[in-house]
This record gives sequence, C-alpha cells and structure tokens, in this order.
Amino acid sequence: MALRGVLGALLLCGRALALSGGMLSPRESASRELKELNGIWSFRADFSERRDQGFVQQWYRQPLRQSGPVIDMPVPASFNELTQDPNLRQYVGWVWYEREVLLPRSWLLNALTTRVVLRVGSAHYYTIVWVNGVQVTEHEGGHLPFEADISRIVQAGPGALCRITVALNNTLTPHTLPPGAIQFLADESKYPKGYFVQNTKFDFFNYAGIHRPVVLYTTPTVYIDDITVTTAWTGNIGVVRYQVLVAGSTHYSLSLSLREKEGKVVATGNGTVGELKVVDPKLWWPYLMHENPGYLYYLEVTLLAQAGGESLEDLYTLPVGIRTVHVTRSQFLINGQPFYFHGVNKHEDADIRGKGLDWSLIVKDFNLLRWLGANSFRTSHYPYAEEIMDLCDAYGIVVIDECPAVGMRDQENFGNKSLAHHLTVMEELIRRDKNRPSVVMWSVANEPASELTPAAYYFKTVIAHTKAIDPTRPVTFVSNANYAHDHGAPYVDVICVNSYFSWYHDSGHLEVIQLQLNTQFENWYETYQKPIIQSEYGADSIAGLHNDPPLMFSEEYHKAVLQKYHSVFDKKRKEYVIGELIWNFADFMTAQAVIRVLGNKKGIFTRQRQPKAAAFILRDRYWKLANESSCIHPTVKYYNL
Ligand code: GCB
Repeated sequence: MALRGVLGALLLCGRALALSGGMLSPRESASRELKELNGIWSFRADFSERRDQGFVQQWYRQPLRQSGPVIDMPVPASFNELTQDPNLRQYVGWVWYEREVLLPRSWLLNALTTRVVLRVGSAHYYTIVWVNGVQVTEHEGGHLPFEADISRIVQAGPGALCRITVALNNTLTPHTLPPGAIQFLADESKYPKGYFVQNTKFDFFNYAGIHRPVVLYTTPTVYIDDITVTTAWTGNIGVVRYQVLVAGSTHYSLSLSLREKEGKVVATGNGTVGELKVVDPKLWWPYLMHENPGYLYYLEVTLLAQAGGESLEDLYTLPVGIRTVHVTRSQFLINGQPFYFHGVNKHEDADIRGKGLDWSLIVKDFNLLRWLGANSFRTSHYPYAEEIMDLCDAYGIVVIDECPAVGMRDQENFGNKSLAHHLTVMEELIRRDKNRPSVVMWSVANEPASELTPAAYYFKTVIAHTKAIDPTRPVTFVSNANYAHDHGAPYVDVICVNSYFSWYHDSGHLEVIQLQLNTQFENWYETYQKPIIQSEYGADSIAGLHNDPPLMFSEEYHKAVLQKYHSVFDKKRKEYVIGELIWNFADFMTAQAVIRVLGNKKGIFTRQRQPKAAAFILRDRYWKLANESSCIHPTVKYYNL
C-alpha cells in the first residue's frame, strides 16, 4: 500500500508540471559546451518494506555512500541484469543513482551570461533529480528526455563539485504509459508478508534505469530555446518554414542560414518566423528510393542579445530534410511518389544492458537494416533514442514514431487521468521529434482495447490533439481489434493492423493464412477506404530448430508463415496495402510466461543479431520490392552491402 501511496502522490505532483519550452537535442557550438556524464554511477535499490527509506532518510542530502552501501552502476543501462541478484532483476520501487562531477570554472564564473542545464535522455519510469541536495526536476515517463536549469544551484555553490542524485521508480499504475498494476498477495499461507508483484499487459520486459545519456550543457542566459521547421517544395523551389523561440529576453536579433552538406549557404533569413527558399533543392528521400537518400541541409541559427551589459551570442545548428508526406485513399506519398513500407518493428533490447543505449548495437542494427533492404521501421512500442533517430534522418530510414501507450487493455486505462497523461506524452514526443524528416507518421498506441466504448472519445481526443500540435503528419494507432468494433479507427489516417494467423489462432494451420489475411484486408478497406499497413505479423522460431514439414517454432515454420503472408501482400499492394512490417527485427526479452522461452522469439535475427532462415526470405523480398519500385535508382546494388 505504501508503495502505491508514495508513487500516487508523486504522480499527482507530476500532473501539475506544465509542458513548456523546447527540447532541442544538446549540440556543441561556438556558444554551447557539453559534458557527458556516461560511465559508472553509485547505485542503491531501496529494499525497505515500504520502499521509502530513501525519502525518510533524505538520501539526496549527502553523498549516497554515507547513507549505506552502494554498488557501481553504468549509465546508460538498465539496472536489472547487471548483477547476479534475482531480487534486483525483478525489483519494483525506488532506486537511487548518484554521480559527482567537476564543472569547468568557466561555467561558474558569470551567472549573468552562462546557463548550465542538466539533461536526461530518458529514465524509466518516474524520476526525481537533485543537485547538491536541492530538487531540480521530476519527470513522469520513460523514453523521452527532460532537463533542468541548474545554474542557480551550481553557481551559488561552494565550488566546482556538483553532486547529482537521481531517484527513479519503475512502478506502473493503470494510468501510466504503459499501464501496469501492483498486485498485493495477502494469503500468508502462500506468500511472505507484504508480498506484491507488478503485472503488465505488454509483451516486453519492463527494464528500468537511466537508459540514455545524461549530459550537462551550457547556453548563454539569452538562448535559442526551440526551433520548428516544416518543409514543402513545388517545381524547382524548396521551402523551409521556421519558427524560433528565444528565452531569457525579448531584446534580441536572429539570423538564419541554410547550408548544404558541403557547406555552401543556399538561403538566408532573419527574425523569429520566416520562410527560406531553396532553388533546385536536394530532397530528403527514403533509403532505396534514391541514389542519395537522407539528404540533410543544416539550418544555422544565430542569436544576438544584450544581458547584464554584455553582448551575448547563441548558435544552434539543426539538420533539416526537405520532403513532403501525403496520404490518399490508397497510397502513402513521400515527395509525391508512392511509398511502400517494407520494414520491421524493433525493440530497444539487448543482453546485459537491457534498454540502455549502446552505440555498437545501434550501428550493427542499421547495417542489418540496410543489408535486409528495409526502408522503414516502427518504434514499437515507445519512442527510441534520439541517437537512433539521428541515424534514421541521415540514412533515409522512414519511421512511424510510436508513443509508449501499449498494454491498454482495461477500462481503467481509458479514464481522464490516463488521457491527460497521454496528451502530455504526445506533446513531449512531438516536441522532441517534430523536425525529423524520417518521421512520417505518429502512432498514438499499440493494440489498445479499442473495442471498449470509452476508446471512441479517448482516441478521438488523442488523435485530434496530435494533429493540432503537428498538422503536417498523418496519425495512426495500431489495432488488433475486430474491424467492426474498433472505436478508434474512424479517426486515423492510415489503418495499421496486426495479425498472427496460424500462430495465436489456428495454431499450426498454415493453410488458413491466405484466406484469413485476404478477409482481414477486405473488411478493413470496405469499412474505411483508408490505406492499410500490416503493422505486425510473424511467428516464433528457435534459431537452429528444424522440422520439415514445418512445425511451430522451427525455422521452416517461421519461413512458411512469412511466405504465405507475402503472397497476399503481393496482390493487395496493387490496391490499398501500403506496407508490411515484420514482427520482429530481433528476439527480445519479455516477462516470464509459459508461452515465452527466455523471451519472444519472433525475431528474424536472434537477440545477438545472427540471421535466422526468415531473414534471408525477407532480404530477397525487400530487395525485389525495392528494385520493382519505379523510383529506385539503378546504382543501388543488392550485393554491394
Ligand atoms: C503483438 C504485440 C507485440 C507482441 C507480439 C507477439 O501483437 O503488439 O508487442 O510482442 O504481438 O509476439 O505476441
């Protein structure tokens, strides 16, 4: 009960925090310095019965090692699988992190001109941050960044040593995203006193920790707080519309220049709002749709201002891709050309580090995606790291950007409290990713119980809000509901549907796939006349397990399921099916269950990124699709990769 009480009270505080200001990716420039705090932090999980000892004893007031034993914990990483302690693997409640850092003297000398910001790329799920014992921020939700201006605290402090304490709680409630529930098991003949478990209705392990980089960065005290760009083109003229938000003063001037990759300035402007015109623009194209995919311009924004009698300059450079996105009754158009999604669903998931950002894994995954001929992925089932999104922009990998609304299976998940939080999460996601050319559509949820009556108002509201914040991108959510009873589908631009024929239903009966898939598509299209993406399909296979004729869990069965689905996609893609995203790119960890063998094995790659037989089926198919497409450039070669 106590655990619920502490979290409940904090979530209420969280509600009051209004979303304000920008969330530009931290970048070094002539006016901004950056210090990464990745590496070893001190760590302690609060195993006290009520999980509240850290608050009662105020562990943030002095170095963590003084209030009890600490262990080393890497950041970024999930804490779950880094020790041999099963209790830490399945821990639910508050954990504490701490790092002491020396700040450069130049950051502290002039409070009138220098601002110091602490930014956390993501921490799951509820986070409170103190600097030198003073609370500087709190944030609800994993997968999205948050930051705090800590100038006053560090600049008033006794010296350059700055102690950062982070308390993080992975408890999920019916109103968090994703939702979950703590179940207290009171039968003392079966469970120890106070025993509880955390139940979730989503199919991935609830890894927790500081999952993405923590950085400190500086800006001048008058600074570029946010930039919004939208792009268009007609004939041989590209247009970049911009809006710049400045904080710290109302007396400033802004100038902007748009540079090509090679450095040449192609357009200039000034003021907070305007339009830059580019003659003969190099458009941003998806991978395999052009010989030079992912072309980025660089928008350099320069701010000049006066503060405390001094002249200040702030510089920020934003990568910009010029492209358009449109949806018709049967097509998805990028730059006016039909785009067919042949891609994957992923997870941020790996051995040992869980959901912690890992550059080697990121690079390996992008190499595998390009080897596969995949042109797109969905960020199932939560926003991925900015570092990943940067590479999507640069390589031309198209993204359906999904928020962490997964496992919303109960009536309780559709009330006003959940809705209010869902709207905030969409705001945070769009604030972070709005300028990314790779993001072509928002997904507001995965497989909610959209057949429930409250889902109608709920999704109408979430989707309208999303469109109001970003009118330039289509919006969807991913459904596994019956087409005739789905209350959210009327509001989406593209129907995204998941199905597992011959797996969860008619298990072992490959022969029914084509009929059932055909019926699925026809029902949805006749009802809505909107383009359809098969947003999940697949089967589990244990790498190295063989059986012919194909039996479930063998590599042969996995291949056969895919091939049956593909034969129907090939007919329907000539009509209104605009994409196919395999479930899943790689095997991944889940909660323990009788249907999961050390996790979900629907990956076409193993968790260690080795291809199963299904990967080769998909590779042949994706390259064939790419080569068939009218706009693929002849210089793109399958075997070059
Ligand atoms: C789904 C879910 C996904 C699961 C997958 C499965 O429909 O969207 O999160 O992992 O099925 O393998 O059951």
